Amino acid sequence: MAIRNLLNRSFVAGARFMSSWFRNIEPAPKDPILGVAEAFLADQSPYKVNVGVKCAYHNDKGKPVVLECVREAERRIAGNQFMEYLPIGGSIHMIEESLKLAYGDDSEFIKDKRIAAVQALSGTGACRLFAAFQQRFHPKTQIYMPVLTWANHHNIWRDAGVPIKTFRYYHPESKGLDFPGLMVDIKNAPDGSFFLLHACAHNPTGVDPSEEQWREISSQFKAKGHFPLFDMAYQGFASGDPERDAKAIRIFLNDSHLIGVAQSYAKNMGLYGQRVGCLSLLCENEKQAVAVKSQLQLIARPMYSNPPLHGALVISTVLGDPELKKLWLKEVKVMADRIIGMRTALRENLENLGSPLPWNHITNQIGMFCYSGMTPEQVDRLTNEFHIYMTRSGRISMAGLNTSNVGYVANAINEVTKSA
Ligand code: PGU
Repeated sequence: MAIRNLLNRSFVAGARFMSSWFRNIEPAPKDPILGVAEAFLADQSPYKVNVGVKCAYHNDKGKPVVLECVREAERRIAGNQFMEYLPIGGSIHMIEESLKLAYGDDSEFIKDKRIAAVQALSGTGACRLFAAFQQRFHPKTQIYMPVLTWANHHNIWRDAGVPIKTFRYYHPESKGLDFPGLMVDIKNAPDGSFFLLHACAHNPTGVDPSEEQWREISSQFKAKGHFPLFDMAYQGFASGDPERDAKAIRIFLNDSHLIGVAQSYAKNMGLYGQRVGCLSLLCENEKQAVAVKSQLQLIARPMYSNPPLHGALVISTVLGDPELKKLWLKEVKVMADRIIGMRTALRENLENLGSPLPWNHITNQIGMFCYSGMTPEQVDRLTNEFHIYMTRSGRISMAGLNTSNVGYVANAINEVTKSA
C-alpha cells in the first residue's frame, strides 16, 4: 500500500513536471496563408470561390485535375518491385530528368557531371536544403530576397539560421517590376552575395523580368560575383512551355555563372501532395560536384533520411518516356493557356462593368497569381460580402477562376474597388 502511494505520488509529481513544460508554450500564430483555406472550407455558401492558397490547379469546371500523363505513369508503376528505400540523394532517374528540364536536354554541364543534385521534398524542401547548406558552408553570408516574395521563403532561411536582406523588386504604383531599384540593390550588395531569384511566374506578384532585363541582371551579377539560387516552382506554368520558362536560368548559364536551382513538381505535374522536387548546384568541375552532393546528403540524412519514392517514380516514368513527356508538355500548355485565358476574361469583365480603375496589370502579369493591388479591407469585403477567399495581400490565384465564376468574381471586385 505504502509503495503504491509512493508510486502514485511520484507519478503525480512527474505528470506535473511534464504538464508545466507544455504550459509555457503559446499557440503559434496562424499561418496567414493557410488560414484562408480553412475559412473557405468552413463557408457553406453555394457561391463561395477559393482564389487563395493551397489552391491547386482546377479545370474549367472547377474540379481538381490529375494529369493524364500521371495517370498513365501510375498504371505503369502499379505493383512494381520498388518499395524499398531510395538512397539519401533520391532517385537517379528523376534527378537526371530534372536536370535536363532545368539546364537543357543537351547541357554540357550534365555531360561534364558538374552538377551536384539531390531529390528534395518538393520546392520547399529544395529551398530548405539549400538554406542549410549555405548556413553550413557560408555561415556569415546573408541571403537577399525580393520584395515581395513567397512568405515561406523568410521562414525557411530564418529557421536555417541565415540572416535575410531584401532587394527591390515589385513596384506598387505600376504593379510591375522596379527594374532600376533592383539593379541598384544588386550593385550595392557586397560582392559575392547570395540572391534568391524566382526563375519564372514570380509569386506573389506575377511580375517577371523580360529577357533583356534578365541579361542585364546576369551581367551585373557577374560584375559583383553574386551567387543566384533560382527557385523554379512553376516551370511551364508561366508561358505553357517549360523550355521558355527556363530562359532566365539559361541566360545565367550562358554567362558562365555557378548557380543553384530549386525545382518543384507540385504545380506543373499536379503532384502537390507527393512532395517531389530537386535541388541542384552547378559546380566548377566533377570533383566539386561529388563533394557538394555528399555534403547535401549529409544534411538530408538526419532530417528525413531519404526522400519518398512514389512521386519520383511518376516523374521519371513521365519524363523518361518520349510519348508521355509529349503528353505532359501538351497538358502543361493546356493548364497555362487556361490561366492566361482567365486573365483576359477577368480584365475584360472588369472593363465591361465600367470599372474606373486600370486592370491591364492582370494580363501583363504571368503565372499562377495575379497581384491585384486590392487593399486588405477590400479583400475583407470580398470575403464577408461575396464569399470570395484570398490572402489579404490581394493575391488572386488564377487557377481557382473558371468561365462559370469569373463574372461573379469580377462583379464583386468591381463592387469593392469602384469607390476607391
Ligand atoms: N517557391 C515558390 C515561389 C512557391 O510559390 C511555392 C509554393 C514553393 C516554392 C513551394 O512549393 P512546394 O509545394 O513545396 O513544391 N507556393 C504555393 C503553395 C502554398 C504554400 O504556401 O505552401 C502558394 O500558393 O503560394
